[in-house]
Amino acid sequence: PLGRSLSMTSLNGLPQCEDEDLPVEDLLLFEISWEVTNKVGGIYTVIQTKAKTTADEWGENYFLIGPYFEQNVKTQVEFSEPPNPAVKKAMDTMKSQGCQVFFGRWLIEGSPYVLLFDIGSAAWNLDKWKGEFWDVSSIGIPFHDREANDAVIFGSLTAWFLKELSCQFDDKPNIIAHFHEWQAGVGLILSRSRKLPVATIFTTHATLLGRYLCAASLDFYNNLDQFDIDKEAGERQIYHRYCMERASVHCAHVFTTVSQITATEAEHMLKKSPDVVTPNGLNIKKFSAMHEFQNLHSMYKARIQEFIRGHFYGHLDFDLDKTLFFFIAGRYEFSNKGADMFLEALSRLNFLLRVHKTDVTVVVFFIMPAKTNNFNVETLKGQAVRKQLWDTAQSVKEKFGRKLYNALLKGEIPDLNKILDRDDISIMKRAIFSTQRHSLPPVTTHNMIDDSNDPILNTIRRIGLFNNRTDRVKVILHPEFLSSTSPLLPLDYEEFVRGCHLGVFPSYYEPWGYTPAECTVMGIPSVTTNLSGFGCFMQEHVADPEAYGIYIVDRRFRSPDESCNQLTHFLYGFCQQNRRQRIIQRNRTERLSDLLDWKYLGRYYMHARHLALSRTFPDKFEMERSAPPKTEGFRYPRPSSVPPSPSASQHSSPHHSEAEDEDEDERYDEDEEAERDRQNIKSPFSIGALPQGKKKQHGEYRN
Ligand code: G6P
Ligand code: 1S3
Repeated sequence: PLGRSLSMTSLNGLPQCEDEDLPVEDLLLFEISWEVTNKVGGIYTVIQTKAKTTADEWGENYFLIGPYFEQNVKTQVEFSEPPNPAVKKAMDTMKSQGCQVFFGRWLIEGSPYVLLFDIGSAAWNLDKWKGEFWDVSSIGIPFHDREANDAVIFGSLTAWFLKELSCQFDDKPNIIAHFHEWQAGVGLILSRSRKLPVATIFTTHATLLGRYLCAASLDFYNNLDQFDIDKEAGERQIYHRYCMERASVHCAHVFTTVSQITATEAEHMLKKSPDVVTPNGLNIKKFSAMHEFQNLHSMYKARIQEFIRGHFYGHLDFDLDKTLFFFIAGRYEFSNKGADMFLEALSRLNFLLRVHKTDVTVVVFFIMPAKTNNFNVETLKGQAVRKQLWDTAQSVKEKFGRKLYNALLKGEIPDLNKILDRDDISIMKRAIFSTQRHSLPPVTTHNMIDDSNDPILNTIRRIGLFNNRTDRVKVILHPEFLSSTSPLLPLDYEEFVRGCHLGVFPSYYEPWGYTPAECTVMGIPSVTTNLSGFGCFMQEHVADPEAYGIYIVDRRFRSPDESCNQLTHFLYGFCQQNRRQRIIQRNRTERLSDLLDWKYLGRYYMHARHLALSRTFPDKFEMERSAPPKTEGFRYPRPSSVPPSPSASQHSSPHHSEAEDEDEDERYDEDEEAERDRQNIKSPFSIGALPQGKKKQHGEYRN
């Protein structure tokens, strides 16, 4: 028979794809999302980081479909003619009927082809298309919901394109269309109702209702089965959006979510369990020098320290060498992202560090964009004062150097008490006077538009973390995404993360959560929760996450107060580590990168595609009666020489000194440990050997 066998078996508890027979040359794969070339949130990261692995596998037969926005395209897309004649013909037909469709390569790693629809150029069809959508789905879209109207136009264009494309083929190639989120879902619903010969997949990255209900501070997870979901959606005026999402889920041949926790959420909010869980990966780049990421930490930490020197001028009575940098970053959803719990834990940490008279200071950054009127004067002044002190030191040093040089030329050792004259002393005194300030170092770097209602600032006011001299925890809210051209903190996000010591993301609602995953691949420890997809994934696959610098707060089975205490305990334990322990922990964290690599996690997407093909074209593609990729049973083992957790692994000798923290020595130990672990693991995680090219040889995923 023509049938092809696409089988998935498991090895060491991890999935193995035997897709060497998958004829990608006889298939076309389209991934459709509102965030293709258009950064709105986390889905952009999924699509953009996955592009390389998917393009490696699918080559010329992989296309992304998104909306056309001139400002995005200008810097990201190189236009070209579509090399595939069928794609070109479908585009030409649409263009001949007045729609603007663009084609080119997206200039990211993997350079995938993109097809972009200009929503505005087709907007005159809106009423007609809304009518057609109503006829097939009975979902009415209110005229004032711009996003939903755009979704109808985008979806109608996608379905139109897929129709023009598919009607050119009799037998092959077969088409797979993978839609992400409700904004792309209309295309799926229409494709199905028009019975297009297309295998469809729908991935939800968060449910609309889940996000709304959590943000309303309801006890979401304990009442999942109690909500009257239609009523809740109606009351929040998102009923039509929710219907679009739910219809997409039920129309798809294969439905996927990004984590197990979102799978459970979907079961209740969308009344369907996903066929496959497709965890989010990253495109991991390994440095050729093993410890390069440690050097980068040092380099960028120095840049953050420079900023701190300015921000805390006049109050620099803490030792920067014993100062730790923590941060939280992301969309400004105060309670969903756990900023509320983090602040409460910081207040408790401040108390603990003070009563134990620790010499460690913690500076915490909140990087969450809010509405502002630019930087505030006090913050800019801080950097100006720092610069002035630097310039003063440089000019005095130069004068000093010249005098010293002249004296040496004469064969004299100058009188060091006289080498600086009265003018030099005056200049230095003036510089010191300029560091006097009558206010505390500010808790925010910008003028907030809604200062009095800002939840972070209001909590800081309530708990009194005002950057007093006595505070061991200092707080800085930077309500704007970071940029390397900033006059304050000239670092981009990645550089900033590398320079910090700990990312803290105690989210309540987090279907996946890229922020701690990004920390992990950069070798920076982080805090996450068992309500985030990432946290649960790590809990499942790493035997002792804490030893690897992944602290998972239990927000599921404990009261908020208990969770907050646990978070405080993690933070305090982290502060008790010495430099040596931090270096070792960072090395371990970085070792988990393989687990988050698309080269490994991409196989869940492969599985979803195989499943969709076998359900849509059962006479051509059969799926062996096998469960979706299973990973249960495999756990990344504890590091061979670990103490149970870093907080329990304090100095082994009572006479410990910082001098023992010679970096090279620790690296040597750590390298040995890494090597031992590598040999112990013998798992498919050693994916360095995974194929990069299009075709895989049989058994290549085996050890
Ligand atoms: C990296 C660098 C070391 C530096 C250390 C500081 O490991 O390679 O040279 O001493 O970072 O670590 P810390 O945790 O104190 O920032
Ligand atoms: C969503 O973006 P968010 O930050 O609004 O999708 C992301 C990608 O799947 C996911 O990481 C995140 O948890 C979701 O919330």
